[in-house]
Amino acid sequence: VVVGIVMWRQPPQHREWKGAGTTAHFYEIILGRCYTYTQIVRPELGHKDCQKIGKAFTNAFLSKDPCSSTEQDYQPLMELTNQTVPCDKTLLWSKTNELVHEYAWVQREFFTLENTLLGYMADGLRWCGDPGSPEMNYQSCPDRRTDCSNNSVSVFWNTVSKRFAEDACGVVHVLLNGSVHNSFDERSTFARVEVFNLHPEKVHTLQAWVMQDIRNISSDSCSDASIKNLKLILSKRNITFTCENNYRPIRFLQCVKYPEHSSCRSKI
Ligand code: C8R
Repeated sequence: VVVGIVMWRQPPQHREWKGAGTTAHFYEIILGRCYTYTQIVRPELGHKDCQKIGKAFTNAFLSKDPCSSTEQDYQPLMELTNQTVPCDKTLLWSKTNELVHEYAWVQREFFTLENTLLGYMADGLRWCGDPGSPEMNYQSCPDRRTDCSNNSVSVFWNTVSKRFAEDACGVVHVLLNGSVHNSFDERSTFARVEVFNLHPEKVHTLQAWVMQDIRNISSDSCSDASIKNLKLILSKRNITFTCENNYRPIRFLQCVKYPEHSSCRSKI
């Protein structure tokens, strides 16, 4: 009898990359979220095959260099998760992660990317693989700034954000932050990917809601230089741009947190 001795490759104990590693229980989380979304949140997608979707997700990055991720890696996953968003209901955002999802939670007809299957599955998670191993790397993953920009997580968000924008129709809304230096930041996914992938034949208007921090309301954010730049880019792309400061329904959400603030105290 030949007794084979199997030598397992030990996962590297040093931190290879500067960023945090794959979220613990990544696979169980995405599978669970896929079932929650397709069975409970949107039962009309109950026919989607979550087992297949989960495999396509991990196959996109396992056994691969986490700094050479490509759009093509995610193509099989993209094909399994196509979904239609009704015209006029696409809601984009930049630097307003919390507020935009509070609003979408109340105004249920709006879809942020996180209200679609793929965005819902991946929101808040981290993941990467390693070319020399079939496992996920739970020790460390590339940091976008210090390691590489084409890392598995960034390429994923670029790829799904691109499709989300390409699929939009009618009036598209965007929630921007009027209390940061560049409300329209050229380095953001919204600026780099989404604005350039809206189809002018389908999307006639981009309506921006620019919300300021309730604790330090300043003058008109819609006339800021960065917003003017957005307007210029869109006019070149034949998309009408409209801008509204401190949109009231969203101001009310901010007032839930700071009810005593002067801008919240007027008797309605
Ligand atoms: N979008 C992009 N990135 C997303 C995301 C999403 O829906 N969801 C998460 N969790 N992330 P930011 P932005 C992660 O500067 O760059 C789409 C990514 O790691 O506040 O303009 C969405 O459709 C990403 O690096 O916003 C939205 O319209 C940060 O969170 C824009 O793109 C987002 O950083 C928002 O992207």
